[in-house]
Amino acid sequence: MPGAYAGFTHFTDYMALEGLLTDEERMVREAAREFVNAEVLPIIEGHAQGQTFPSALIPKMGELGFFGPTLPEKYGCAGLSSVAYGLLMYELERGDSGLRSFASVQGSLVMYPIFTYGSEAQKDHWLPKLASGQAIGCFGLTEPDFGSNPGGMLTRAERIGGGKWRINGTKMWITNGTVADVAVVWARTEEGIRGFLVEKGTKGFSAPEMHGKWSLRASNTAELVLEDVIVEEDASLLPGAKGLKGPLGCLTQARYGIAWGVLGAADACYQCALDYSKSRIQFGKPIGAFQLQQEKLAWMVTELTKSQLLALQLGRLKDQDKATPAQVSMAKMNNVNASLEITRRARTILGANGILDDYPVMRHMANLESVYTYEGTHDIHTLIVGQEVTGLAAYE
Ligand code: TGC
Ligand code: FAD
Repeated sequence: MPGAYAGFTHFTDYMALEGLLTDEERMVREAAREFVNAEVLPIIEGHAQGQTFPSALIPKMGELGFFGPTLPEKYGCAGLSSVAYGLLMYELERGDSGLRSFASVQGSLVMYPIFTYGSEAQKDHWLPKLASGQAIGCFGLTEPDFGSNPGGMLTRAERIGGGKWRINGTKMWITNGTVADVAVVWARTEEGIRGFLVEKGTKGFSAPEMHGKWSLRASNTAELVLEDVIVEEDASLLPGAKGLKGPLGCLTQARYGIAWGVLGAADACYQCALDYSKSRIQFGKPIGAFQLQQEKLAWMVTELTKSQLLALQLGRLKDQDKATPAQVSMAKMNNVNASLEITRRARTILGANGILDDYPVMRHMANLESVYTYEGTHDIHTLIVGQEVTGLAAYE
């Protein structure tokens, strides 16, 4: 039966991180864990195989406060710490990267820009609906010819008088695009890059789904096509976002959540491989007794533990408003890479069973190939850290 393996019951805690968490942070993690165990694990392999997002879970996720949880209660959010948010992402991605991506986009890439750059009227209109999951959002930055270099974007918006703007362009690889009620669309204008809220159903706006992914199969990915889309300035233009730092500021929030989230996928695979190594007998012994397999397991738990400590310290800095974008890049780069390598080693320990959907390993491994690329590729984050330490930008 697909997904029959449900061995993950706890957070791998080799360096006693538990003692560094607050009661609230532990409670958030427990609530998310219960949700994932009860609602996600039993259905997720079916959704991944069928290439569908488990949309029936959205209202429950809203009810549990999973969307934009660090934003203020005034807007229906939970006002949690960044570390609590990180632990929530860890648990969601232990379920599936598609589920964590949904929450990342909704919270960090849609609610965050509306909260940070939006007018009071835009915040009052959208934030409570997005927090409850009544409305879904997406974030359109990447274009067919501009991925790592969004500053080159071709999507264009122009004022046409009467308090209106006209937008033309195409975005690609947009998570939640087809199902979104509102898209945050970044476009070049005479005043530099600006952000616009474009509602589903607006004339000239469509979001065809992209098909054929071998990764993040339980996630909706779309193109956004804007053909002479006319929007009202008051409702649509984000007044506080000017220049590329507008969208890049949102990415810093999402990359932080990813640095925690991927560890949930890695932890699930580590625990699965550890269990398997104790019960699978070859040459008369559990395979976990062979030195080659122990080397893999020791490497996996060491990398997982180092990555947890990096994420936790980054979260503490973020809560003091001291985390820099380059520190976030280091955590995204390191933790995604470590997690992907952990899932690959787990796959080998399971032998042929490693490719079956009876176990979560291959699904997580394939998902992390996308996470390695999105939100800034591993290479781009390497160059951001390289620039930070040398003072020399390699991508200019
Ligand atoms: P550069 O000149 O370096 O910067 C332009 C302005 O932005 C500021 N800035 C940032 N601000 C906040 N956070 C950051 N991370 C920032 N990085 C830069 C910077 O200080 C500057 O401000 P100012 O005041 O001087 O104007 O820009 P550049 O064009 O040289 O580009 C730098 C580079 C390559 C690092 C950047 O373009 C980049 O990060 N590229 C990667 C693109 C990317 O990550 N795309 C992600 C798309 S969204 C997505 O993948 C969602 S996946 C969703 C999911 O399912 O979870
Ligand atoms: P490219 O930029 O073409 O890069 C190709 C290769 O060249 C990479 O290895 C890269 O590291 C390397 N490279 C590029 N520039 C340099 C350089 N200067 N030096 C060295 N190497 C370099 N985008 C959104 O806007 N919203 C979303 O919701 C969203 N969701 C996504 C969901 C999925 C499943 C995926 C796969 C992508 C998503 N993206 C989204 C797009 C994602 O952000 C881009 O794919 C990513 O930024 C990389 O762009 P690219 O794919 O065009 O690769």
